[in-house]
Amino acid sequence: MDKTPFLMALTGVAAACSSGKEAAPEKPLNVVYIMCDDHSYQTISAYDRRFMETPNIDRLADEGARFTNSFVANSLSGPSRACLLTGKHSHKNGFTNNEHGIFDGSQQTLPKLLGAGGYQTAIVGKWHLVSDPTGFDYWDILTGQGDYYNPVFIRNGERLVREGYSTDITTDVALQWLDRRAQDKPFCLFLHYKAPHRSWMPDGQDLGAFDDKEFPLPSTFWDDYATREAAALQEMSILKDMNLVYDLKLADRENEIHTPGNPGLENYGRDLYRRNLPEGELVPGRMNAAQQAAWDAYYDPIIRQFKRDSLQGKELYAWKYQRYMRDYCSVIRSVDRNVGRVYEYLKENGLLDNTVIIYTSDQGFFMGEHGYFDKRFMYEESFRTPLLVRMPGGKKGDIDAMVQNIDYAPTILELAGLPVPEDIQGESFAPFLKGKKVKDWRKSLYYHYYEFPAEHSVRRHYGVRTERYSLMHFYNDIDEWELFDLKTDPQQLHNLYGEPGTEKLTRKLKKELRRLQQLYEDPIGQ
Ligand code: SGN
Ligand code: CA
Repeated sequence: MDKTPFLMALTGVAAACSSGKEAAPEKPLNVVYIMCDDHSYQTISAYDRRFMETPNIDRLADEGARFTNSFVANSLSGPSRACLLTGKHSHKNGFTNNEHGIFDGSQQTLPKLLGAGGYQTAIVGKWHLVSDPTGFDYWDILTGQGDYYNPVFIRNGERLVREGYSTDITTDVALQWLDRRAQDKPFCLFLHYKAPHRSWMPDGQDLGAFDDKEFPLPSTFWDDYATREAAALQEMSILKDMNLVYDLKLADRENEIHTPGNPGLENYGRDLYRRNLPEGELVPGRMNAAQQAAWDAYYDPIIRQFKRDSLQGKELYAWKYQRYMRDYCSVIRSVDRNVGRVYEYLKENGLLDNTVIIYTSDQGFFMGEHGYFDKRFMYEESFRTPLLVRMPGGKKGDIDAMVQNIDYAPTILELAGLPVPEDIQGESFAPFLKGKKVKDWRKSLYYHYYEFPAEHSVRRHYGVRTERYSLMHFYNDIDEWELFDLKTDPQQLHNLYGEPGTEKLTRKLKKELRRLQQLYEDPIGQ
């Protein structure tokens, strides 16, 4: 084997670390990149203590860096994953939306660049890019969105059903790969959990973990969307669109639960979890007898109580919110436990001092803000994504620079001591991790969301966000601009666009938006 690129990597790491305060690691830097699906920063206690404790995820923040201004480029699963792999915006990597996207695996990607630099790479868990993974030494991915229970995986092309709970299994498979990996090469492991994606199905051991908790309603829960047309047009409202049977698991055997405003959806998704497993046969997604028994023991009394109470109006909506939060947070408990398993594995195997651990999500998520679940909007809760990085000898504490998921590829390459190709659009934030100040770091971010018409009916939009302002343009079947002053209106309730006195600011922001569209060569700006 030609050792040159590998040696380059080693030299790069040594050089990179020599500037840090702690002793430079002698071994090359490995990377464990952990990405959840739809994990909101609001439900990570390192970011927000209102909802739940996540001690294992928090440990990464305690021992590393917490990014306080971390964003995505297009708040949706497939597009985010394509941004990660390419370091490019959606219009450049070609994967703009989940519905029609097929990732072009022949293009330059992070795993290919790492592989050429002497790294061994693996991806385990959610993939969601339709075409088969390319450039990884090992891939073991969930099909589509993946199932919570007894999911189907495709392992280097071979389909198999694994019995158990998705988050546990994904970790098992990842750790088994680490056990088998070549010892003479650094590694980069992409560990992509399906959790906590809709419909938020907890592991049996976590059912009921939040039953004593009364989750505070976000202050914008009853938002009337005045001044924001696109905000009103969506179909991701907990009140209107969250389904009692599919989302909140009120699937009783008599099928008597109806979701107001959603006739016809009662059976939607029912089969995801209430399917009888024929004796001795393991069927993807279906629960086995023990899983089903634990599930029923928890949900059956809730269903009975729900029928007795016949809640209406605001009481029903508040009840839906509590159920949503209980399930969602219960799913995160398993994620947190499994992050702890990964950490312990690295510790036991002497890898903590030469492995960077990155924790993030494919985008943020609404936990009832504006009355929403889901993501997609350029509004803060879904535009932002959690980002914690524990790097040996690296920065401890907050990094407030504005970073975006197109930056992950160049950052990982720089940490690996490998060159960053010119055509990558993101910027490496590795200098921040090394505790350095960076002059001329970007002062604005570009965003572009494309998936419409589609589920949840969020209109297509693009926009620019500076440290203080957020300007977005909703287009396609509407033509609406929204402008927010994040300093005076962090919850984005008051659309300033068109208000007297904002003309100069609007002109400035539109100019910046055009500059970014040209810089990133988004055809919509041409
Ligand atoms: C599914 C969900 C949606 C979700 C998308 C995209 N519906 O279609 O609620 O917005 O995934 O999510 S479901 O009925 O299938 O649960 S993403 O994170 O994969 O982009
Ligand atoms: Ca997602």
